[in-house]
Amino acid sequence: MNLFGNTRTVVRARHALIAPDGHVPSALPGWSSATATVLISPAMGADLSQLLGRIDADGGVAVFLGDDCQHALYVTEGSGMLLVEDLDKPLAEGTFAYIPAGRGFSVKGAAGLCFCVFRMRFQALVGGEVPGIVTGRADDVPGIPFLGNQKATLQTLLPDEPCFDFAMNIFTYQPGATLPFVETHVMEHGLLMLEGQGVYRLEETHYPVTAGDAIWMAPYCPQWFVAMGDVPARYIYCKNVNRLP
Ligand code: UGY
Ligand code: MN
Repeated sequence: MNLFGNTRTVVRARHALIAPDGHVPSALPGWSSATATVLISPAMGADLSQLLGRIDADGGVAVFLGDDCQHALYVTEGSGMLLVEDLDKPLAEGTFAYIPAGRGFSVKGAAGLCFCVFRMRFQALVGGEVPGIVTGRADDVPGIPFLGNQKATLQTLLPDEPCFDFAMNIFTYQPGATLPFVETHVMEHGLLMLEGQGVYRLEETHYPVTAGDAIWMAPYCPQWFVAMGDVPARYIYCKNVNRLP
């Protein structure tokens, strides 16, 4: 219970910080014994969506109908199965998947399977290839020092190829490490703090953030981060890439 109505959550026109204390689930078609919490969506002015899925009982299922959006999924806890057409892929903590636009898929699991889904409309390259399904384990993706900083490493989970207009990356910062400058860019981000804590600057405000928080950064939202505390801070985020506005 929240005695005095306090929360770290803020929703502004060009950024949002959603802390877990405010989560309220949505009912979605085809979901059974599973809970969806939509954190970021066009309803707040975003061009992308981000939701958390949770399987509440063994055999629960979360269904995503095929539409003009591509989806990227990351498992934060538990185990289960991803079903896309004739592909069955085991899911475990730290596994990820990319499902191209136009394809429906389901996530089935044991009670306690939790996953984050980013969803964004796909913009095809005229006359170009279209992306295929991608699956993998974050542990198998090397962390590259960001702009040479060994204390801030970036894992690029999806292929860096022109047919992809979408990226999903994991940033890991040792305590005290920072984004090297205040970024201001046309790309939009959805973000989930996976571990640790720190301070996120969004536009002109510095916010304390911790594992479980979600952040939306609209295009051109000035952004900066410093990791604090005793353990590394890690976040997964998505962005639109490879297309001329
Ligand atoms: O990819 C990015 O733009 C990344 N450096 N942004 C961020 O972590 N806020
Ligand atoms: Mn950025």
